[in-house]
Amino acid sequence: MAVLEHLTSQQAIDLENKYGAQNYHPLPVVLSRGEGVYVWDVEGKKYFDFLSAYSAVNQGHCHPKIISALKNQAEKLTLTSRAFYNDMLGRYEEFVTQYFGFDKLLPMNTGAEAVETALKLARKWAYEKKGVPTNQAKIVVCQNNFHGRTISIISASNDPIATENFGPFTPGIVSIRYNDISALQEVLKDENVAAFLVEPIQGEAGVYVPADDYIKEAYELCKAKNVLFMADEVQTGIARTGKLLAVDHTGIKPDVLILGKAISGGVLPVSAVLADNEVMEVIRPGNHGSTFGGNPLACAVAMAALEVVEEEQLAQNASELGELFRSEMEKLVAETELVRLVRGKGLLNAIVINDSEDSSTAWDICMALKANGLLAKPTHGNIIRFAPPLVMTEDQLLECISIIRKTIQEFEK
Ligand code: IF1
Repeated sequence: MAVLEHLTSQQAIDLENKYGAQNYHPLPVVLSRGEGVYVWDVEGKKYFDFLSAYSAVNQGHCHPKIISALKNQAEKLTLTSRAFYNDMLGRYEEFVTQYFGFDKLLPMNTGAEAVETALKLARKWAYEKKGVPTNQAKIVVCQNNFHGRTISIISASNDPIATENFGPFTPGIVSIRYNDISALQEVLKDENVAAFLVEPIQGEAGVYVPADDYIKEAYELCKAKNVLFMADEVQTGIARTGKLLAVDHTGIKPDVLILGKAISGGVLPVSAVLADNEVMEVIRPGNHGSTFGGNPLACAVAMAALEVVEEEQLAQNASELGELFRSEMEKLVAETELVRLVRGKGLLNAIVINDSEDSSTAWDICMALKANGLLAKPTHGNIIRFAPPLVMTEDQLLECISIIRKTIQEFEK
């Protein structure tokens, strides 16, 4: 079959089933075009995208400014490797460090790679700066975290589906309860702790927002014990929660900031680890790297994507629309038995469906939402995550809320 021949949805699904590793269970919709808050399937049906590629497409699909930066740079230079300098990386590093307020940036590609980088950085810092005895460094993580799919990162996971039969795992990782300050206090008694790795809001766990003071108190405990506070903002960063970073709600600056996804507007895999000199200087030539990390195409795209966030005031928009969304969902919670609660920050929200965790109700509701022109995906348990692109207008959001309300009402009958 010629690659460019038009496919029906069923043909596309059959091809993936036949030739692709079956590591996903997608909603049965086959998308072929996106623009702003909308995506279209191969039959031409239009949908509101309420997943935004897991918060990678915060700037909206195919944002003209980002695509233009992509095209311009693609015609000049795409990849040099880091064996040579290129004329984009330094500019990008200056731009991003000033944008987020750090001394230095280490460029990678995927979120998982950036998390891996942060783990290596923390260990090396612990041995060379903190004085932890060789091979004794520990990293503290939280239960129900999601940080990616590599062996070391799943060594920090307590999700059986993500870990079963992938052992042996990387040692030196200690898991504590999320949103539990005394658990952190207890584990920090161990002087070999190098770092605390945490999501300011747990995404995969079902958009779990911790207590208001949790992140700040955790940061202060880490400071008192000379432990690096490492914020995984791969999903929560880049305006998603109504501020540029989710930690900006708390007033702290992490020692290590991990970014991915929307740093490129979802156009290319671009991730980054940011830190100040005292930490980043432990990384010397040969210690770490990546063929594609810091490539000029990624640099051009990510600068444009971050400019869009500022120019279009996406944090402000996410904050305002988020308030509206949750207040309308609160009404729905009051109106229907089917929705137990809504939670989230900015435009990272979830509703919890009033049914057992292993029921298919959330999936069935997502199928009905799809039929009504809105795409969302269930997450762990009976939870539906709602995370539209941040370029949404108020009118569009109200239209979406009426689709959600209508779908839930139909579903109850
Ligand atoms: C998949 C969830 C979202 C992340 C945080 C690192 C990474 C992620 C906080 C790794 C990735 C993704 C990957 C995606 C599902 C997804 C996800 F449901 F698992 F939790 F976004 F909500 N840190 N999150 O959320 O980044 O290597 O993927 O670039 O399909 O696995 P990556």
